[in-house]
Amino acid sequence: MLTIYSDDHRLHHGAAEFYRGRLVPCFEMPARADQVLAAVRAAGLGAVVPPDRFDRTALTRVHTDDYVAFLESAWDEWAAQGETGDALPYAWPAVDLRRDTPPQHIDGKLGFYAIDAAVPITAGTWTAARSSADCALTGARHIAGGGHSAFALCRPPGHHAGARAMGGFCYLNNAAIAAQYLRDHGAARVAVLDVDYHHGNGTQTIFYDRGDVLFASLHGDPMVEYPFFLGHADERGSGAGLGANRNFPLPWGTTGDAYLAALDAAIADIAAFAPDSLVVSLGVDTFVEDPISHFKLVAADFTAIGRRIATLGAPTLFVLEGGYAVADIGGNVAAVLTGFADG
Ligand code: Q9C
Ligand code: ZN
Repeated sequence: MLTIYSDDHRLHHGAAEFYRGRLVPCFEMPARADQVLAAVRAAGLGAVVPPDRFDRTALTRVHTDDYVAFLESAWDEWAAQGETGDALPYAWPAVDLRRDTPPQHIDGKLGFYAIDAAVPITAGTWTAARSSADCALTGARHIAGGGHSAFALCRPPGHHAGARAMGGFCYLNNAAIAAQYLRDHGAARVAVLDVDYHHGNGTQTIFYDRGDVLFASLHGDPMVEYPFFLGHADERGSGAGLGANRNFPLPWGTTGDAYLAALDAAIADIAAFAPDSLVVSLGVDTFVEDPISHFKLVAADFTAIGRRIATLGAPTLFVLEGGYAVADIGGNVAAVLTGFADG
């Protein structure tokens, strides 16, 4: 399996995030990608190549132009205020406030274009996010060209980023950008399977009213888990997309058996949709030792996830999302990919 990776991820290294009422070091750190790269190499999965550079228009197929422009200039606007630390939002257009008018001041823009405070912007965030999206796009190009599978080793992750908002460590929605690329290059139907511990709110929202991209997600129940305000089972899509959105919220403490049963249901939905290609938002924060999550999957479960995905027989692009047990993230990602390759 081809892996696409860029060292540019190192340029994004936020200092701190809120956790239980305090600022703590960011869980989403460069060492995550280093561990995954080392494990992919150790597993002998195949070649590791750098991404191609894609036009900005590949991003604005799913993100709004003003949002991408915000990401491009946010650090410079922040630094122009004399700031040297990370830019973080602190005020949002929540209930009863206006969402139709982007503010001029960078402090206002940060909140306008964010769903939470887990998105530090540093001097290198835009370069890293753009290269991360390029990894996903390069993988999509490989699949569109007839490749059987690819792994986009993306960092920062993407599935919480919506058309015009960052959130949950995500800036550009790598999986959505890749799925749209596949639609634009020969695939009539694309399925996105999201196995990250958290609901992929950004991907769901981007494709919610479309029947050409199926979104299926297994995740911690939003009644008790981030992102809290999306990801319920009754969200089934709208308009032409009615029936093309499937959520499988699962309780804290979910083990491999229950998880794999839900995965079988999601895979049956995907098989019925008969996609021309599949994008997997691959988070391994479902791992029992993940520091911010509450499922109980173990290494063998990750191999089983890969095997089950392989039963679909679809050309498949894996896109890295979350996973914060840094010592284990590489082994768990490699387990999914080898399970798929051997499946
Ligand atoms: N400090 C992904 O797995 N939680 N994002 C913030 C805890 C946000 C996870 C509060 C979790 C986002 C890609
Ligand atoms: Zn996650």
